[in-house]
Amino acid sequence: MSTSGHVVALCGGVGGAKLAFGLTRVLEPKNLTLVVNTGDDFEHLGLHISPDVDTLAYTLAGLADRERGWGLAGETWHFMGALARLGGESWFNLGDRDLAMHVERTRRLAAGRTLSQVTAGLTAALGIRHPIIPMSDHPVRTIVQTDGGELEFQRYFVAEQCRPVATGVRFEGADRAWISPALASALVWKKISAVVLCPSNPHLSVGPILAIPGLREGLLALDVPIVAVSPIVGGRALKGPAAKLMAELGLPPGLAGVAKVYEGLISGLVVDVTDEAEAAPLAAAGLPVRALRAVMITDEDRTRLALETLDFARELAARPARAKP
Ligand code: FO1
Repeated sequence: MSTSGHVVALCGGVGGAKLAFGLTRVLEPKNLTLVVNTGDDFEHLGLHISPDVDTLAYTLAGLADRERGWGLAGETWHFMGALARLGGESWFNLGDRDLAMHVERTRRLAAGRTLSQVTAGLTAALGIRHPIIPMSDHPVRTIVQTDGGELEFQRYFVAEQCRPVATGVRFEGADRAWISPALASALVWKKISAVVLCPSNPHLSVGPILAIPGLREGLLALDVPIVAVSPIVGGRALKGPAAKLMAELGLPPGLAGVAKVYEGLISGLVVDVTDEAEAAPLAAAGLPVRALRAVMITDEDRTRLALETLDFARELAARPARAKP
């Protein structure tokens, strides 16, 4: 184990799940709280779909399709074929085995359990020992504002393939949401030594988590290193629309945009080794930067990056005064 104390990691999407997997390899379940974005959740075909929760769960359980990043390996799609034949909504792909997750989650929620409780039960059934904490038990829905009007996240991401030009992002329900009880309890009772922002989309995956009232302030009040791992390598998002969205929202391209989104929050930024030169102005401006091999192909890549990120956080904690970006 590379760090003492408890680590809180915020994540969403495929890139975030990869680093989260690495963190579970180097931290005991009692020393890690994985907080996952639920802004992508939606009701579809009468089912409650929690894509980022499931991506994380399947990744940690070793069940994820490594090519797609989401859904289950070895999946079949008979249900989708049959649905399309009937003229049903077939723009969002629910695999035959994956369906069980959505049906069972929906049943348990309808029976009155919270999303946290349901997630704990379902992930335990998959053999996952590390706690996966939905950011909130209250519904928060990411809405992408585009030049053609507002789109619910999955309509923007899957149906429209992120093609519309984004003019803004808002998180419906966030102002009325509370952080989930397990996260609140971790923030109060655990001896937290570091916060890691996984290489997830800063606006669409980490943004909704930070929009829950009190969370950002709660993290800052811990007064421990908050380290972000950049999802942008070589000016492009490793996966998904992060770079396109940042450009459309008027942010500087590349790492400068990531640093801008997290301004006032992070105390260190992990960048890919190939981006060390691009990160030099950020370092010169006072943001501690660590260049690491941030592209995660194998499980070993994930574990190594997790270890080195925690080492960076530990070094930041040991510095006399934390530099502010
Ligand atoms: N992503 C797609 O690009 N197309 C899909 O049809 C799709 C279906 C899907 C079903 C279940 C699930 O858990 C995830 C799914 N995803 C799909 C991924 C999902 O849209 C994204 O991973 C996230 O919401 C972005 O982080």
